[in-house]
Amino acid sequence: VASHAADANVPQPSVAAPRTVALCGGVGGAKLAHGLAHILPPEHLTIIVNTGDDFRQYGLHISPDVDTVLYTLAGLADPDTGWGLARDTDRVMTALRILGNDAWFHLGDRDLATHLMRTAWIEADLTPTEITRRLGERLGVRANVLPMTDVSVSTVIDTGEGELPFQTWFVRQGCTPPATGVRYAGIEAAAPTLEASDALRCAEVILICPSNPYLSIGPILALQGLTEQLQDATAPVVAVSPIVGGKALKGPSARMLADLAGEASCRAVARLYSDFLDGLVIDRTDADLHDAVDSLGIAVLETDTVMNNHPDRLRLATATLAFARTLARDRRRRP
Ligand code: FO1
Repeated sequence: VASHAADANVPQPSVAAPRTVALCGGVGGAKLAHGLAHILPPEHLTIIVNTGDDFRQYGLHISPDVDTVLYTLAGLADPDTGWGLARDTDRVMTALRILGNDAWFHLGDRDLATHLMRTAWIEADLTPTEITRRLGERLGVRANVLPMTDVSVSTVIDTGEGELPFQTWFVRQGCTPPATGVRYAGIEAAAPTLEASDALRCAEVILICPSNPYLSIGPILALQGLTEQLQDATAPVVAVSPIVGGKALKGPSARMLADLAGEASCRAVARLYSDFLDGLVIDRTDADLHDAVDSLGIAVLETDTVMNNHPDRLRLATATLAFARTLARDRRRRP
């Protein structure tokens, strides 16, 4: 019927495959992004990735979360660590140690090619957005992977015994001493890229991956205008809790939530995101906290959130998207 025909110039709501934007950190978030990439057409999936972990090491620019997302989506990530490349070798790290460098940050031989290319492109004044686009294209990643900003932001950990750069604290010192605070150096001058803002504006679903709220999602949320964009979005905003039964599956999320938010639970995650969150996906083992999250005005989906294998990623991505689609944005639910 002519009057029902879609106008080619007006973006039409996509019933089967909503335009989806996922905010993402490293390993845990990348697993959900991988599941999403298998069920959404690539032009309907944008992943906005934390760059607060970026740093220089061995003279090279490293962007660990961006690379983790790219490698995971390309099916190339090391299945044991979640970061780096599968079946990579370590001849350069061995040679560095012989020369007296303690090589505390491990870069595999093939992974080094990525850092060499990124560093050369940065020195040629390409933006992180363009560099990520090139890497994604060359690795065969079809979804739109975007660094959160083109401005340099560096996560700094306050330990009570002084501040430490993120990777020094995280990798070299094994997350010790415990974090007493986190700040994002350079954040005052950092806006999301136009590409990231446009993707959020056009999104039909906005997801927050099960990544560390302070280390991975915090820097993205701290960008100029980002939380306001989430508050004003017409799309529902749904997070997947990185905390299952009071524990983080990987990394220091649980410890940091306990130390900085008073408890390591999906309820603490809900509180951190409560200014803009419409729904939270929690693990079935956390069913006892369902009502507590709901009473914050945040809808809850209980499901299995642990992603041990590829089918788990697909199942969680499918369930999360279906849940998000049931949530019309209704601010009146808020207490
Ligand atoms: N994490 C480690 O715990 N040890 C490492 O030696 C290490 C090297 C590494 C190299 C490339 C890369 O893309 C990631 C790497 N990661 C390593 C992970 C990295 O520290 C991430 O920032 C964290 O996983 C937080 O997202």
